[in-house]
Amino acid sequence: MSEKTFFITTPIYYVNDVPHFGHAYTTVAADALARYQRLRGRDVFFLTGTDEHGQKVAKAAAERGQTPQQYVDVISGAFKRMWERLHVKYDRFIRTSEPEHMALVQKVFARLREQGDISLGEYEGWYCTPCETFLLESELVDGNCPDCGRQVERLKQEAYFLRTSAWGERIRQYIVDHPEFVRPESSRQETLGFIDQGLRDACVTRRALEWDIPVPGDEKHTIYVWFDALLNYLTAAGYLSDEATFARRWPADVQLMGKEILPRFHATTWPAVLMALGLPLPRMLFANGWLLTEDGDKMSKSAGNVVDPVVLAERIARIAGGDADLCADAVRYYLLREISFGQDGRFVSEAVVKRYNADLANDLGNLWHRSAPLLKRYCDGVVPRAEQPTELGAAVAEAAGGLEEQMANLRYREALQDIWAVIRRGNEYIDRRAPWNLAKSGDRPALHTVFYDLCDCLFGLTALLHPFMPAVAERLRGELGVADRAVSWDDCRGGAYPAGTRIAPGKPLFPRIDMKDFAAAAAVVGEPSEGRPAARSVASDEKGVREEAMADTKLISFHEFEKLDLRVGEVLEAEKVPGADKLLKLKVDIGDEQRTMVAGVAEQFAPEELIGKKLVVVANLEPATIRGVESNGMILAATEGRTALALVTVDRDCPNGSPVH
Ligand code: ME8
Repeated sequence: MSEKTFFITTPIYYVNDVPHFGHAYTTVAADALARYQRLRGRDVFFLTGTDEHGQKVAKAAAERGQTPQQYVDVISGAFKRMWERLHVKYDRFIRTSEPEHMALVQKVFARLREQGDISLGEYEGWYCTPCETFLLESELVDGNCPDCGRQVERLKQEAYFLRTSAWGERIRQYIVDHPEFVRPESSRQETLGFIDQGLRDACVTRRALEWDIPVPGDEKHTIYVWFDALLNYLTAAGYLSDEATFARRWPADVQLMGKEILPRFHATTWPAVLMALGLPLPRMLFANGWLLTEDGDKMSKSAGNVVDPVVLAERIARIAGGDADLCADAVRYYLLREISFGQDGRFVSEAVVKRYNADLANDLGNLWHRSAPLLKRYCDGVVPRAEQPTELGAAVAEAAGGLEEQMANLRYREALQDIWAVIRRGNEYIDRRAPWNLAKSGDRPALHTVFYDLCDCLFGLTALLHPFMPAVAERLRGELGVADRAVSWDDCRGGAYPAGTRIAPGKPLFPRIDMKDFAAAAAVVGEPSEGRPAARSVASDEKGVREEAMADTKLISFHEFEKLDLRVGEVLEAEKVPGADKLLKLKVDIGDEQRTMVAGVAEQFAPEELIGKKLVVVANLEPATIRGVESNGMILAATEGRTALALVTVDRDCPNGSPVH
């Protein structure tokens, strides 16, 4: 029989809103594991996707005046785009609205009903729509949902039940006997506590919700979204459709999810379904902790406090003058390095920049940007053969050995700490061996050895870094002159780098960021990201971008449009903002007053070009202080990529302050 596939899953995300850092956290972690396993030669199947049924999705679509199908198509696209931008390389993106999945759900439902594991009864209790959870009276807190704190709905209806209670003791015993099954320990204990309260049979249907999957042969009922969702893992594994594939893929090796959906759903309902079907349980369920905001609240779409990782990466790239792909990797790095996987951690944008400066610009960037010019100067950029014993290669090989244990336990943070110990050692090696002194003293064998060792170390590091920062690894390989060699685990064994290669160093990988610029940029400058409207303001922040992502899904009313105070403004004065290459400070006459506005167009327009121009401006934008200048309003421009192409003007003269409708 062929090798068992290494099967990794993330939760499938609800499409009631656009993706955010919380989703990225679990998905990037899964991607790093998938990439690591691929690098180790495993046949990997990495599954992610979207959970598209349920009452809250139908509600979100209705609120936008769309059919559920139109709506889920757009939002699932937003998830795919985010994964692409964050270099998440999944093997399958499943959508629960796919006919293949819906057919499987109905088949499983029918089979379990036939076996007597699902039967008709009456549900009387509560339902939390935002969480899509059935709740007992005793579970409510002050009459509200214990998880999200919101109002719950009373339900009393005929419904089908899964005999979860019958499997409770076996599930409990399985968890006790297999300590690696539910991780981390806190989630394992929570699950045991949950089971010990007594598992009740799980309600698995609702009263004929229009957008949900119909119960086969009983049109009065539709299948509960969680029963439907959990089965995505089986659909993608090929259950009941492709026996050979299923035999290779199942059981899943690692199932990742946030800690809120582990005890009740993944560690009880899910094993009950699998046991009833006679299927083995997944090897490991691992719950990541929560990303919290600075105030300690969970970052969530429903709380409306979410940050978009792609926007943050773009902002970092723009301020640093760096590469957006490498900065997307910087965000990946932050997620996996900052917080111990399995524990909660606070997300702070400034902390991302601190890590960027300290670990990426300083440690990693320096190792390469110090080595390359020396190699150019003393060896014409061609990496010599080592003529004496080396030491860094061995350090890389040792870190590679340690990674195995760390990755088997999803200790991303510790894995990265070990890799960074090698990087720091590389920098310390340059200081200690001082190649400039070796060159001066004419000790060529020692000099050659140092250069080979450094490049071999960096080459090995590209393999170690690949799971976490694939674009960075690829860029470094290009600059090390080995772009044509596919990354391989063998690269980090020490001594694998081909001597005689000519290096091709480029621009700094991670130009340093001034924290002041970062803070100021929250409110500034034209940095359109993919898919945004072409003519847009030259000011933007995360909220703006999220609204734009949502704009795909809804039209605005005339009333909403009317909230904008657009006017004709004449530029009276224009000057550069000292120390900011991209900013101009404008004095604009908007009829009844003169306003100062800061615009990110200095690279495209000289100050004198703007003076006397009549532009369309947004006059009722809240003030923002940018580089110490208070900006009151915003000029509009058509943009491409990050560049303002043309300013929005009026086609004939009209009085300053004329409203624009
Ligand atoms: O629960 N911190 O979907 P969902 C860490 N459709 N992780 C977070 C997070 C945060 N602040 N916010 C979200 C569902 N996540 C169901 C799953 S699976 C068969 C069905 C991540 O859109 C984390 O993985 O509410 C969490 O479990 C998941 O997103 C919830 O996504």
